[in-house]
Amino acid sequence: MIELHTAATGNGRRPVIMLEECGVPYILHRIDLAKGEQKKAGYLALNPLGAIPTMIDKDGPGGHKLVLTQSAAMLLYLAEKTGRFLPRDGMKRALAYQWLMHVMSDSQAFSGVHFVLGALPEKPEAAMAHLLKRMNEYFSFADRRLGEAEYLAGELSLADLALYPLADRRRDLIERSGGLANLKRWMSAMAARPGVARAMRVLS
Ligand SMILES: N[C@@H](CCC(=O)N[C@@H](CS)C(=O)NCC(=O)O)C(=O)O
Repeated sequence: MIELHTAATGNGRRPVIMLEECGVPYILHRIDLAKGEQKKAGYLALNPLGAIPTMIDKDGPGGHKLVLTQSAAMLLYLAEKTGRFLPRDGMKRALAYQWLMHVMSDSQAFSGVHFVLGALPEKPEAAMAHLLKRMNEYFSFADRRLGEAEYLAGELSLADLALYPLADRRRDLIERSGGLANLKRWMSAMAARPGVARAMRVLS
């Protein structure tokens, strides 16, 4: 059985969406970030960075226990384990990797830094505005792609499952843009998926 320690953030929802979409049973442990539960000794033994999510698969490769601490690694691991959401077609699979990396190392990274700066007592307004501008550019980039194809890799893949929780978290920014019609269409389609909807409810 898989156990997941997580919270209702973009990174935290990512593996819940994947587990629900793959139909893999799991036990959810909620971590209260505001109370600092991610920095308690017991949790640090699992995830030395003191961050969520952390996934434990007692039935990992070779029957060994596996502990994973990066949300995108969890998506790749579960895609391999279940055979879901990794396109069989080599071209689409390469695009799925490209979009997954874009989501994580561009969009999600900028969003994360924006969040951290916003929590500082003296918010650096210019830096935060710059990060929002870059996030808008990244959402426009995804919007252009979603104008050419229904899903980022040309078929539903782990790249879409990676982007959705971030887009949901940044819904206000997307709404305020006044455009991004393709991204909004895709968000509605993603939200209507039963697995995605269950995952969003589980951590509401
Ligand atoms: N790259 C990591 C990011 C993990 C991360 O930054 N988690 C945040 C919540 S979204 C966290 O736990 N922050 C609490 C802290 O750093 O104290 C992933 O994708 O899993």
